[in-house]
Amino acid sequence: MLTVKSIELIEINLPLVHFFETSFGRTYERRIILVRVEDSDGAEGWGEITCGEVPGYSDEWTDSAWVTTEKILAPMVIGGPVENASFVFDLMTRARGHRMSKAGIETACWDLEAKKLGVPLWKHLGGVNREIECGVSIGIQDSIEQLIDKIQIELDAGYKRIKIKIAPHWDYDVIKQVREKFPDIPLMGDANSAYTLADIDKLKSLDEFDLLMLEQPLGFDDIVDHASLQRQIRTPICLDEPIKSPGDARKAIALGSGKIINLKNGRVGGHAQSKLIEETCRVAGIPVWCGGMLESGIGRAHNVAISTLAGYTMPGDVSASKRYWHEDIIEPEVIVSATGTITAPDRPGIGFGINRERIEKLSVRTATVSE
Ligand code: OSB
Ligand code: MG
Repeated sequence: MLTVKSIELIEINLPLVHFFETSFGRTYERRIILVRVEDSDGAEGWGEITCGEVPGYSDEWTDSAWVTTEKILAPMVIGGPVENASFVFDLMTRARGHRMSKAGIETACWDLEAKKLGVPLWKHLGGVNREIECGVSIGIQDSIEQLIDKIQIELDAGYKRIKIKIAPHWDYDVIKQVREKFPDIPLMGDANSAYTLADIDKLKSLDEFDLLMLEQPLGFDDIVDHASLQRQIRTPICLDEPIKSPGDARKAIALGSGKIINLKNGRVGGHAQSKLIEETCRVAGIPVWCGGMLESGIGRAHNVAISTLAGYTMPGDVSASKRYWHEDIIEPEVIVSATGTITAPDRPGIGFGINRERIEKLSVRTATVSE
């Protein structure tokens, strides 16, 4: 049985080593909400709410997540009780949406439970591949030369797949030059919904670059136009934004909206939902890989753990702490091997220590909800 007694929220402000630009804007500093849950035995677990600073990627953002988690979701979970962490999401079903906020609480409960059982979270989740393959996501840069330099650095570091952000002002010519420089690397583009079917000629033209996949070219909530696009291009479409639930995954697969899914814990509401989607996709022969939301070490550790499941068959956007932060909030930091892999830790729970001192230094507000 799992009975959550209190939920603590801590907002930390963490400047990125390098700004991150997507088709919906630039981020210089993350405003991250950490979630610490404590149960009736005084055991603790940690999670992270992965939403952005503005409602650009999704409708959740830091301030909306803060009030929703404090006023609505935490009270639904406190007192429980539930049989185990896989039922925590269900305690919050009376609140629609807000899946990243729910995932902050839910993933913290999984960490707590795994710690109490004395098992690594990745095993507790049903993981099978302790060593996971890593790719990187590189934002829109000020110049193509900068982008090419960045790609070279990541290839030298060993990363197995390069994703570049694209947008109508930063697509065909950019990919063409990248391909000329790196003819054979596993390369993909992520448009974060920057196009419509009216851009069909442009999207078709990208087929010549043999991209591994094209992530989320069309509407953030669309799976119908994507199906139409997939019938007209050779490059596999990877869905990100519109897949928020196991039902969404099932429908997108049925429609043929894409051939691959970028599975993000936050976007779908936590580990239990990721597990359901992973299973749906595995059975349907649809590869999934773990996406990223510029997480701190805590969200990153959860991403490492879930990436060990059998259906995560492609390199994810799960990369080393040092690509994002001068100093992370976990110890040790997440490191990537020279061959582009991360080995999931064998300590209980997320398997990384929490640097409370650093969190305190970065903290700008806290709130505690208890019975
Ligand atoms: O679309 O995958 C995305 C970051 C923020 C919001 C959306 C996305 C991303 C990334 C970065 O691509 C992945 C990462 O390195 O964490
Ligand atoms: Mg994406």
